[in-house]
Amino acid sequence: MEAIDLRSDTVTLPTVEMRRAMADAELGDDVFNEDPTVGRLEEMAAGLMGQETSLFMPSGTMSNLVSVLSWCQRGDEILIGSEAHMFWNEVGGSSTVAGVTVRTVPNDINGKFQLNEVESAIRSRENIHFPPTALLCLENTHNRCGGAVLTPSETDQLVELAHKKDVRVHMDGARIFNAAVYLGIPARTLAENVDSVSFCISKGLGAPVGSLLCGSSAFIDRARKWRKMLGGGMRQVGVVASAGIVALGSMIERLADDHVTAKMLAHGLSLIPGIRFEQIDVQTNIVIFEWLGENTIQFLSSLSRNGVKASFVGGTKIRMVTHAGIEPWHIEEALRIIRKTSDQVLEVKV
Ligand code: TLP
Repeated sequence: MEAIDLRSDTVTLPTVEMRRAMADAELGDDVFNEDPTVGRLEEMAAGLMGQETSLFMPSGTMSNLVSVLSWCQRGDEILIGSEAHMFWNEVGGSSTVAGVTVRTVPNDINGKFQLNEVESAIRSRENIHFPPTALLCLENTHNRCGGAVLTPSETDQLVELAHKKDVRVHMDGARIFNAAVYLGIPARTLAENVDSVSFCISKGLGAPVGSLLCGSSAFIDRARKWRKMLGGGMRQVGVVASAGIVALGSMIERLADDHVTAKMLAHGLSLIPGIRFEQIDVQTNIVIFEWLGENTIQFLSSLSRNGVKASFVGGTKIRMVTHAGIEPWHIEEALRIIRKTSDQVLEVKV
């Protein structure tokens, strides 16, 4: 049997409908703004986020970096959650490429900030010694905090605070549709008040490539120029945007199935010796837990040899992500394999 791949929802493959749309897509040169399929996807994305317009990007990482470049001057400071993807997993692009200083604000276990901690981290433009705070970055759902959801009122409070201090807000909404489906509200409600938002079509939505960066026309004009500088100007890219149109039209509601399988997985894992959960509630499709045995990396290799693939978060933490390729029976089988592997490893130790 093929391994059960729980490393990420990025492993999803395009559906038959996506492949057909890709074959039939109407194309043009998108650097000249002449690809009609990209135009349709960008319009759809902006509408879903309640923003004026949007730009098709090759990846979520590039969307976040271009957002920093478009909001900040060299020497500005940005505020990022201590567990944020932008801080941990984007190769330090904000400081290296955009030339900003990155200041982390503590995230709690659910990826949330304390308002007073954000407020006291914001530095005034008037003080000659300080790098001015230009941007606050939010993440919804929160990857390293087990797919936790930020609600509209939590977001709006942060936006209000930031705007009062003349700071813009970018939301890394790579999995914003998971948050919207969990809360049972349109994604727009989570994104319309931030200054820019990016989301990925290549994760739970199943398209092969891409991210949409959304905001005002003035912001997107600047972003288009930065995208070109980074080498992200793409030509007949409607060939992949077409799959994104199918993803937005048909793959959002089914994310609820991934939340059901994630809950099932978390419940089963909590009954396995050697496994501990810090987080009480799994809200969306990401399950993070601790392995209490000796060597987390070795445990992951044993799991992989036995037929379950998962990712290393760091220290004792392991991540499993559910997606369109995972049905309830895969979870039952995965749990059987994980229990067997845990028993083997713990037994060897005794
Ligand atoms: N996350 C990937 C890995 O990089 C860890 C994953 O498997 O989850 N923001 C968030 C919140 C993300 O989770 C990711 C991808 C990105 C941005 C970057 O997207 P891509 O991979 O398109 O550059």
